[in-house]
Amino acid sequence: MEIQLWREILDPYVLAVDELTVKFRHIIEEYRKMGEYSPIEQVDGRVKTISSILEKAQKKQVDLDEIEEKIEDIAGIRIICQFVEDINRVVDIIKKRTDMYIKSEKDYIANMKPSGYRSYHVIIYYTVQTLGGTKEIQVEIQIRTLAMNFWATIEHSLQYKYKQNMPEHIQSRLTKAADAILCLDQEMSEVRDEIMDAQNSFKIKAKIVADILTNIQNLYKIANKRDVMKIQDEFFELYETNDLEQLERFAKELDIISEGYRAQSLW
Ligand code: 0O2
Repeated sequence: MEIQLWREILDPYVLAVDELTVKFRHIIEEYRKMGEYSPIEQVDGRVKTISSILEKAQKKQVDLDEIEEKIEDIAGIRIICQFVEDINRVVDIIKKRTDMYIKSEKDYIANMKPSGYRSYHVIIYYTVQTLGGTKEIQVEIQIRTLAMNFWATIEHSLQYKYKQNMPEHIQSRLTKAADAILCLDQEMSEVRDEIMDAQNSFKIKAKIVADILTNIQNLYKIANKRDVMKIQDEFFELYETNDLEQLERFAKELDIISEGYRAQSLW
């Protein structure tokens, strides 16, 4: 096939990778703006090289005119997460979208490959608009943790170096490394719960403190200044202790006090 024809075929794939990269990166931004944890840590994309497409077509015995249908990963997006639990959240995000729909899924996390490879693959159909009209193409989305990605990147370059003849001792080291990566991901999942708890109690505390400060500020307008300063000192003391329960109790008491003053000021 002429190089110009390849360009025409691959152009929509380049567009799809560009668009999808922007869309998934925007999701990270949306989470950050809401002050929430993003299940997506990082997004990359690539279009397979012509030689890699031809190599895969030969290996899978795919005719040239069937390449676009049978080689599902000409366009590829890689989504990296911090924790294994984030992967399902990302899959759910993809499932809810209306600008792409899922053709198939492969769960190499529940079913690790014999090589030790772990990742979640989703093949989607995605429509791009070009001057030539609309075109629906297939895109492979690989979703994996930082640790899984580390292992896959190293293993991929070793596979490239040794082709089919990976020495036994390297193969066995890779298997050991895959076990270590599995443990690492499990350890990180334990930490994840703690991070989530910390983030949660931080948000609750910030809300209580904001309510207390608003109440104190309003009291200055209607109550005896010396009384309000006493309340304020009490709050500062309590704030130092970092005791969430006591802060909650204080906020409720302050609500009642404020209500009393408001009722008085109406007279
Ligand atoms: P590249 O160079 O990354 O593009 P199938 O017929 O479905 O079994 P297929 O289409 O290869 O075969 O699907 P599969 O097995 O899901 O693999 C798709 C891609 O996942 C691969 O693309 C790799 O990117 C990645 N992958 C799969 N297995 C391994 C593995 O053992 N190690 C590493 N490092 N990556 C893996 P390509 O085209 O093989 O490679």
